[in-house]
Amino acid sequence: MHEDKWIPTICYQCKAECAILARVENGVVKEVKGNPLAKGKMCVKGMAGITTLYSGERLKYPLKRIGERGEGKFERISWDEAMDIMEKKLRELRDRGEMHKFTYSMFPHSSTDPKWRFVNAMGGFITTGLPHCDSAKIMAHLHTFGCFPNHHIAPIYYSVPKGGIMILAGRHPFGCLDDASVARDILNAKERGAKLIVIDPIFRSEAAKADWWIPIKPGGDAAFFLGMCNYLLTNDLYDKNFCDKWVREGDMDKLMEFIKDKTPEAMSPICEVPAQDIIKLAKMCAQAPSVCVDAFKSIMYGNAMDWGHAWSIFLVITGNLDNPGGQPLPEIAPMAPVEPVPPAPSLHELGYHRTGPNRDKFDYYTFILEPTWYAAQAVKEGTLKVFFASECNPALSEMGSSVWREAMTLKDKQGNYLLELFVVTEILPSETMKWADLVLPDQTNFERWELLYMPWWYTYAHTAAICQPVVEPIGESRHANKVMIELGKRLVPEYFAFKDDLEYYDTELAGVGMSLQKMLDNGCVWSPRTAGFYKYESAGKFNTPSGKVELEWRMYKDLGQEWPSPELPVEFKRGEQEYPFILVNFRSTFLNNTGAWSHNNAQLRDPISGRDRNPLVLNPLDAKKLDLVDGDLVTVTSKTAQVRIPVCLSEKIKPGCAGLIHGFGQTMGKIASLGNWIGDNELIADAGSHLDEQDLRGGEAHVATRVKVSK
Ligand SMILES: Nc1nc2c(c(=O)[nH]1)N[C@H]1C(S)=C(S)[C@@H](COP(=O)(O)OP(=O)(O)OC[C@H]3O[C@@H](n4cnc5c(=O)[nH]c(N)nc54)[C@H](O)[C@@H]3O)O[C@H]1N2
Ligand SMILES: Nc1nc2c(c(=O)[nH]1)N[C@H]1C(S)=C(S)[C@@H](COP(=O)(O)OP(=O)(O)OC[C@H]3O[C@@H](n4cnc5c(=O)[nH]c(N)nc54)[C@H](O)[C@@H]3O)O[C@H]1N2
Ligand code: SF4
Ligand SMILES: [Mo]
Repeated sequence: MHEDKWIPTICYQCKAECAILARVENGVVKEVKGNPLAKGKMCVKGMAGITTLYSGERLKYPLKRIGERGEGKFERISWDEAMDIMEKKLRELRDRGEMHKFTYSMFPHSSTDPKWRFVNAMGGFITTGLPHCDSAKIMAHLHTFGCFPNHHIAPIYYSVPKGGIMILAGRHPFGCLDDASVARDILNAKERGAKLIVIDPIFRSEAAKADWWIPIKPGGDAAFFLGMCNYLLTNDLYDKNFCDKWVREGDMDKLMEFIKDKTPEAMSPICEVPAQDIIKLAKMCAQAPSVCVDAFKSIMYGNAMDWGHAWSIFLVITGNLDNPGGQPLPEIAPMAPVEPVPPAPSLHELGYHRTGPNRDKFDYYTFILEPTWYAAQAVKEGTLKVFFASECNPALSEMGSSVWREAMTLKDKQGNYLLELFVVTEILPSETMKWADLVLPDQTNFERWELLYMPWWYTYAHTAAICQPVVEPIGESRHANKVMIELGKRLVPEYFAFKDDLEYYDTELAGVGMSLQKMLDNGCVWSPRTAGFYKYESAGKFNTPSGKVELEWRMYKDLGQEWPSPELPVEFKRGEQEYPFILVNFRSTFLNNTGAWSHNNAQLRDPISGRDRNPLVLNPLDAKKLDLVDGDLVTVTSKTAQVRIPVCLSEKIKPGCAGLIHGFGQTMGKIASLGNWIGDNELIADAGSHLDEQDLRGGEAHVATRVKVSK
């Protein structure tokens, strides 16, 4: 049968989940493009999705480990056997009363993801890599104005007016899209007369298009923004009307007192930006009709909560909440719960929550999801026994990745693994899979059904979206959601009384007046279109305990951290003499994190059509001092590891910084293992190794270190 048509579905070459159309001919995907109903854009990684689908390396059958963990040797087994292995181990754990020693590390596609439901129903809990990028941003916004930021894209660029200011402070939206329409929206805003300011130690594609590039010292953003706040507040350039009306009583006086000594001159040596430049940007912001700020990488360091707090204060005093071109405060339209709803675990009662020496102190921790990086600690402590993982690659993505991998191989005196069962669901061979006991072949977005529901999504045309299969699945691949629903029916049937995944999604969609059929008729996308502005005006309040904006974080009074510190992250403050360079890891447009999805994609891991190496990027001034020329092989040493890699000299990086593309390091799969690369997480210390100096409030990520470079 000859068919040649465009079918709506979702791209999943990265977690942005853009709405797309796939052209299918004789049962084969031939072409993809953006769905015009949701802005109609796709990026280079998305275009390479067809290569993932038809890759010769696709995992096609369930695999069971033969040999030791880490050897990467497997044999093919049946789905029945795979299901039985998981069922048996989980029953055993339940009989031992140890269900809280079960975790599933995943990227949940909705708060009602069937995998998450399964974990809650069993009495385990989910972990995720998400805290790395989001936790501090989310908690800072929640604490201050009682609202989640959009998950990945803070501002609504298509609403930025003429003269509005767009500040990227540690953000690469032209490459790290998180919605393929963002780059176009930013450029359109510029064409309308908005200004683009890029604060980044590296001159990247955004800087090339910017009105102003400010090369900041990594970790200096809190200081930079506090310096601006000082100038605005002490020169009466802040939005007094907004603050008088909406800030909690007493907070402005306390802010004035706190900010007194955070002068641009005092902040300048911390962030290494001249005081006159801090003042210049502050003045520009005071005059602009709107200002929005986006940051991602800069908020992945040990001072993340301070930076998030300073950022929030800046938005408040410039009056940029829920206005066109400012910081949106998205509303969440709930999906219908599928009854009965399994209870969510109490993280504070479970053993896993913040292991290590300071465990009792981590009661201040406020983020709702556990970071996956605690898995290594938990295995050592005996508080993690069964580990499932989907859509994540902790063997490379977790800091101190070698420590993480080693934890998977720890044994007791009898020679049994401390971690009793490790199950990995993947599409292509991944590094994490090497340590798994069981590997389950997942379906790509072109082969599976899935309800995606991210109400804080940038493209309001697809607050909810349906990923529908457009071709027959490859091999015996099965979608992880279906697998967990079947396991749920075996182990906790009371919570899995619905027929299948489709019925589950249908029930949930009813909550927003939709159904699966209506979604399909609607081009697979739906939005309540509640991106209205000034919602706090119509509601008469913010969603905080006081109903007002809360600048002082009183919940951290005991810690003496009610106000943000301008200091650099602890990782950059120590060892400056011995390790003079700050390692700045950044992302490539062509590759998505550490993942097999791009590192084992022949189109993306290629010297011509993508990227196949990550040399260490140094400024020529630094290179001269070290007597290095372009291409020289160097030894890079951090406090915990040493690697060898060629250097690439570029004036685009601030002196004192050593740039390295994040995500390389995979040895599984023919494509990923080629090239000359190193994994950045080899150099960065395992977060569990310095629990004592971490931010107790939950600034999660520590993707930071200092290094020494020698010939
Ligand atoms: N192509 C692609 N897209 C992606 C991803 C990917 O791996 N590849 N990953 C996805 C994920 S999970 C995330 S969290 C996002 C991340 O998205 P981003 O954070 O935007 O990506 P990065 O390139 O890691 O970092 C952005 C910039 O921050 C700069 N920077 C580093 N330290 C500092 C600092 O202290 N201050 C300032 N002002 N700038 C600093 C870096 O030089 C870099 O240019 O991207 C998402 N999208
Ligand atoms: N040094 C350093 N470390 C970092 C960061 C950094 O900037 N620097 N960034 C941090 C951040 S922000 C994040 S979010 C984490 C991300 O870290 P992780 O959450 O571990 O995510 P990825 O590295 O993207 O790995 C995703 C895996 O899922 C697989 N996959 C893709 N699609 C599917 C699918 O449909 N089904 C299944 N089963 N698998 C699929 C991919 O092949 C890939 O192997 O890393 C963190 N680690
Ligand atoms: S940003 Fe690119 S890779 Fe990610 S979902 Fe959108 S089109 Fe696909
Ligand atoms: Mo992330």
